[in-house]
Amino acid sequence: MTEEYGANNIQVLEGLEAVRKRPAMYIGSTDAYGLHHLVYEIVDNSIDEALAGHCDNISVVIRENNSIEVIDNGRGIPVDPHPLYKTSALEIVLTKLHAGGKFDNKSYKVSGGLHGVGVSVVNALSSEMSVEVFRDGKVYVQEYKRGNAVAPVKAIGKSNKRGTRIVFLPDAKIFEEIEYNFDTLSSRLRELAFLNANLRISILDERSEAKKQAKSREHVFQFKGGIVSFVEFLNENKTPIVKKPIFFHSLKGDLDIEIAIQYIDTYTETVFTYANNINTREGGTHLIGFKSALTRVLNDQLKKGKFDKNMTQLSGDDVREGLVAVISVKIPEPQFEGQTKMKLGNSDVKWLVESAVNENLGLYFDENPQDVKKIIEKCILSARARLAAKKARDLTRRKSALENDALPGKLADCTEKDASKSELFIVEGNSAGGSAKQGRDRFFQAILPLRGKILNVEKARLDKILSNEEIKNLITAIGTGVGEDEFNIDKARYHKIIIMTDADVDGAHIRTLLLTFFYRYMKQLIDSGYLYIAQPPLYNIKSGKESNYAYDDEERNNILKKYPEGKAVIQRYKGLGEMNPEQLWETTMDPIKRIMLKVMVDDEIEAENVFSVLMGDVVEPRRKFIEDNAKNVQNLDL
Ligand code: 0RA
Repeated sequence: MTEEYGANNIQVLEGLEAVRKRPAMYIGSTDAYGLHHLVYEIVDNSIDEALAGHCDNISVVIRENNSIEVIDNGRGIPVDPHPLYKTSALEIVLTKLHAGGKFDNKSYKVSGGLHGVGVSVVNALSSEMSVEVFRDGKVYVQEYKRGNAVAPVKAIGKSNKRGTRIVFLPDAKIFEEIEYNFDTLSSRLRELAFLNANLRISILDERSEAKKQAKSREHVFQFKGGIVSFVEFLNENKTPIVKKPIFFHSLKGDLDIEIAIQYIDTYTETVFTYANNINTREGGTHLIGFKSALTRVLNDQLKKGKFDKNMTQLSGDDVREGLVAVISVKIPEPQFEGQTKMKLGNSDVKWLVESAVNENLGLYFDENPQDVKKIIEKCILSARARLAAKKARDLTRRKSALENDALPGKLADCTEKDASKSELFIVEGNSAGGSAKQGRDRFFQAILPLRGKILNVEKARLDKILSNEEIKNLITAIGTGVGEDEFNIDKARYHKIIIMTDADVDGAHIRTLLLTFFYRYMKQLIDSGYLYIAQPPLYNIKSGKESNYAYDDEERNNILKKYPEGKAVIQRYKGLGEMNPEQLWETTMDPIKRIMLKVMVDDEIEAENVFSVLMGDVVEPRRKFIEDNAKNVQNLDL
């Protein structure tokens, strides 16, 4: 009996050497992502205290040397001696790996979610760490170096405060860089404050670089409205069709469900889903339940009300056009699935959320016929457009069946048929397209020239988008289809889709239009890491027979230093067309030499905001955005 108990415990608690040996296994990576994850790991533990009803204040400070301080007023990490190990529980929590994660499955927990690994992992990956616990009228401290306690836990005084203060310095030997990004941390903390109504979370940047900046480097987040405030924030620069977000909170057994929704006057769909405060970017059972109930509830209203008699059925896409929603569930034992473990898997959540939405939204709509009228009328417009789009699509399909070659005439395809080895360059203009066609390696590189600017999809419905020639070409070339029912990532004909535009204002505009299209209609391409931006050189610097390319101003200046004054001929490339095919290959297309940017969305809320502000039709926020960001613009052609 004793033996069994001991063996069990050895399995649960391990030393931290493993973490330092393979950090990515525990925190995802050792780049900026992993670095920021250290902060979330600590904060998640503080949030757990809040979820358990013991904490209402969390403070985060980025200190001068990029060390991080997190203070909460929770219960404080227990300090009494652990019955088995004799040392203080605090030391165990900080220096042993809790492979099991959740010990107490009665309560909701954030920690233990995505790479939920415990504070000991942060300790292992910090060159220095110190913890202060305020508990039972006393203050206890312990310090660590690279995960090892420097001395036993010490009581250093009395205090009637309660809580935990942790300071850690990320280990420069582990991380590629240890510079924290204020906006990245701030954005996640704001999200946590939205998701936990009334909880106060502050962030302060004490670094001297930050102090020099005019922009405020301190935020206090506290939202009485919780996710209602979240939806209002998402729609700050948009035009809602019903003034106040619709909100309900429902408890179904152990499952806590909160949903806030609001319709806006555009065509996009923005739904953020969470399980225990973790953004379930791949969706899951809570999202499926919500969608199915929303479609049903609105179809019920369609049948009950006096609307277009020819419209008998609204599809899921119809009822989600212009929808902005936040779905937040809390569940004792969440199961995270999917490629990135960001999909909620618990199967009973589907019907629990479904019945909660049926009941609560059904009731709300019955009681608010004015709101229903506005929403249903919008859904009907969407349904009409969908039917028109379907007709257009069926037509193109029939046409392509007849022509038997569905690929656009302008596409210069590659010979390779294996998508994972194939690349598609989307090139601005026919002349650059010509150079690219001559310069490419036709075995694995395909070229699609675009004529001028593509349609701004932020301001158009799917039917109009699908009737646009350039976009049609793009969709057929890529091969995946578009739209909820049609898009299929497995049908992608290329695993690298590369946007190659000129380094001027028009080029930037075309790039933004393309990014907007991909973000709104082929987001999975981005999530799968298939979308790239080519980086053509900005300058060619010639001196005698020597020729050098520079990709930014700093590189240009460094090259110029090598040459005696007056001998520096600089050519500033304005367009790809100014390069001959060999130069284009050498500088921008050759996989061995080229520089490309992979398009990634690391802040969903910010991305959503940027696209709608920049490409939508509300003018004032756009003017402000451009003004605020003007100082970041380096190459402004005037
Ligand atoms: C272990 C057990 C308990 C709380 C914590 C750890 C805890 C960890 C952190 C990390 C940052 N702030 C924290 N606050 C608490 C439960 C404590 C109890 O039952 O009294």
